[in-house]
Amino acid sequence: MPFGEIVVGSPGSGKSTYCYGKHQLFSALNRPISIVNLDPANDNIPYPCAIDISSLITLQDVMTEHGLGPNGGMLYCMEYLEANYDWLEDRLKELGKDAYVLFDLPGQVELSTNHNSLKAIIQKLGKSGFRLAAVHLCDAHYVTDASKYISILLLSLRAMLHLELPHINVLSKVDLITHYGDLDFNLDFYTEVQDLSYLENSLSAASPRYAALNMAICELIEDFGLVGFETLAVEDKHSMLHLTRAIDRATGYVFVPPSDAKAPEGTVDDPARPSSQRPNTYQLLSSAVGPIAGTRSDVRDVQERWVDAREEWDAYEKVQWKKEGEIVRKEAEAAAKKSQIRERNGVGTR
Ligand SMILES: Nc1nc2c(ncn2[C@@H]2O[C@H](COP(=O)(O)OP(=O)(O)OP(=O)(O)O)[C@@H](O)[C@H]2O)c(=O)[nH]1
Ligand SMILES: [Mg+2]
Repeated sequence: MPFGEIVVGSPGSGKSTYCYGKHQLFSALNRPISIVNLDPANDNIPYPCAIDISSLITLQDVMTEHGLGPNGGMLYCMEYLEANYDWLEDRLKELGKDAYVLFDLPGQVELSTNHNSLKAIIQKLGKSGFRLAAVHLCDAHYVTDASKYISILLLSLRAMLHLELPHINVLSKVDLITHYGDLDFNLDFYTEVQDLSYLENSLSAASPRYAALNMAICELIEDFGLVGFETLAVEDKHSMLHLTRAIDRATGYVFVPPSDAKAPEGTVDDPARPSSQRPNTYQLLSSAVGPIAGTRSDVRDVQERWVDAREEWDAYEKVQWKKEGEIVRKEAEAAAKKSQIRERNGVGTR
């Protein structure tokens, strides 16, 4: 049974870049990963694409043939994919039973908030055996303005209620957050969504007429108690690793033992079954319910890295990268020298 992520979010929120970053991370970690491009308008796909919706349908063809605009054309493409789900299923089967699949979606928010095709496709994927989580990216610059922050809270809540999947909301491009102005509160205020009444002053100052409406919306969001955010700076490996751990908990991947792991003595296991159906005899509960460990797993560390001490951290990381580069260069030199000596002595040439 394969695992996967449905990557959604507004236009330009960083979905395709995230997919590419995750491909690089997982390749380095030796974890399987395949990316499915479901955005028929994605001309410059940055990542290696396992399945591309453009081989089924293209936005340009739809617009020309049916006289639709880009938005209507996109919805048509999704409806067409839903109607031709077999096409997708056949190709997904070729990826194998232990695949980990990212689905890169278009930026039209109605796909994840009220249009039915994506939801229907997700349900079909579930029936085909996929264990999925929705990863909803929101540009972090929205938190620098109270009313924009409320709008992404509402958008995230709506997507959670509509898609009905384990759901991770993400403030993407957090490395750019200081470029758009100062934050009124610490970053954890925005990620934890605990008490929105603190926004009253800035909301009322911006639009006094709508103060009561704004606070009613805040109450509604709080009453659901569902929305929270992780953060992401795609080029920061700690950030990517932390988000990966959070998603692995949401999909249930943390329960899956590596395919070559032997069960400890005295535990029941069947190595013949797909890895996702085998019990994790090592860390069944501890890994899933324990706090997520690791560098920058705490949002206060994220705040220090990207807001409070950004320049100091940039300088520190530059030095570390230089050191890492030196080590890699020396290792490569040593390996080249070794192979030269072996060649000179005729070792391994017979
Ligand atoms: N600084 C920074 N830039 C980012 C990050 N993630 C994405 N970007 C930039 O944001 C821009 C948009 O990224 P895309 O990945 O194309 O966004 P998208 O959500 O796929 O966009 P659509 O497919 O058009 O909806 C690109 O210029 C990326 O380089 C990030 O974590 N940090
Ligand atoms: Mg994209």
